[in-house]
Amino acid sequence: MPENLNIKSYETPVKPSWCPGCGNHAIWVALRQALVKMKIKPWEVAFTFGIGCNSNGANFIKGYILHALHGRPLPCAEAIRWTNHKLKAVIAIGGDGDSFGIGLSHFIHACRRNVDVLYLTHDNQIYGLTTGQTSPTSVKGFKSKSTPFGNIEEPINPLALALSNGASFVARGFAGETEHLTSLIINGIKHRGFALIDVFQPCITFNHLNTFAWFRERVYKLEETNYQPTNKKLAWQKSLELGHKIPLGLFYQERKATYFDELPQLKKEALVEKSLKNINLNKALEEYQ
Ligand SMILES: Cc1ncc(C[n+]2csc(CCOP(=O)(O)OP(=O)(O)O)c2C)c(N)n1
Repeated sequence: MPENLNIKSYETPVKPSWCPGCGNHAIWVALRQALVKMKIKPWEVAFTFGIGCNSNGANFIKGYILHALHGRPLPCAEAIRWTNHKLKAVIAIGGDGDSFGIGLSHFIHACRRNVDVLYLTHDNQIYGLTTGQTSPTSVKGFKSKSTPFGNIEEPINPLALALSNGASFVARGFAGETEHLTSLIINGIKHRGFALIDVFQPCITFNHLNTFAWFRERVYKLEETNYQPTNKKLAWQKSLELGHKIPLGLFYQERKATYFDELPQLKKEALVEKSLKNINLNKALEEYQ
């Protein structure tokens, strides 16, 4: 570990295998930049990943890593938080398939529990790793291998879903705006409670609709308007703005009790710090017989 923490401090010997130009590269940079700025060392952060191109990032970043099953990065991150709520950051990472398809119910429960986890969703509106099928966030009419005549379903709106289920930090980033994304990640880590940052991440190989150019024509930053992220009704309206103009930034933040604030047993120490000295395991096991 070099004296000065820098983005190389989080690198592993494995080089990213993402396609050249994939949005994942920029998110990977923003994530490490945020950790450096916050002086969080690799042994002070835990990452959980699902299955997908984005989640191959498990091999490319240094920290405590769990490469989970498809759709399961969030419950694993919650378990890590429950065990050690004193870790400086617990970050779950998944694709739109992981987060809003197979793992959707975990997402809703994490929102309402307000567990102190940052969820970074790499939203490329397609299944990348399985070579280009329509995902839950693909727009209606979207043509892909699995919907050659156009998608007939409405897309899930991750931000509206998070807002309607009690998430206390709801934001959207874009892989084409790395500095902006870095600052969102910093604020997401600082936030006490569940934080969603849904990141638009063009898949240059399989999604030829939602390209970098497509997003650039539409995105604008809420911070550059007089928007205040404290009003849920306004946040809801903004979350539905997905036409010619698409907002990026922090839509909503609310300070409220986290899951751990509600558990007095964890006030004094984290579960991992509790002594096993006075626990009679045999007696405990007998109770289950
Ligand atoms: C239980 C299970 N079902 C299906 C799969 C096949 N599978 C692997 S990745 C994936 C989707 C990946 O898409 P996404 O989560 O959006 O990530 P991306 O590859 O686009 O980054 C699927 C369906 C699997 N690995 N496990």
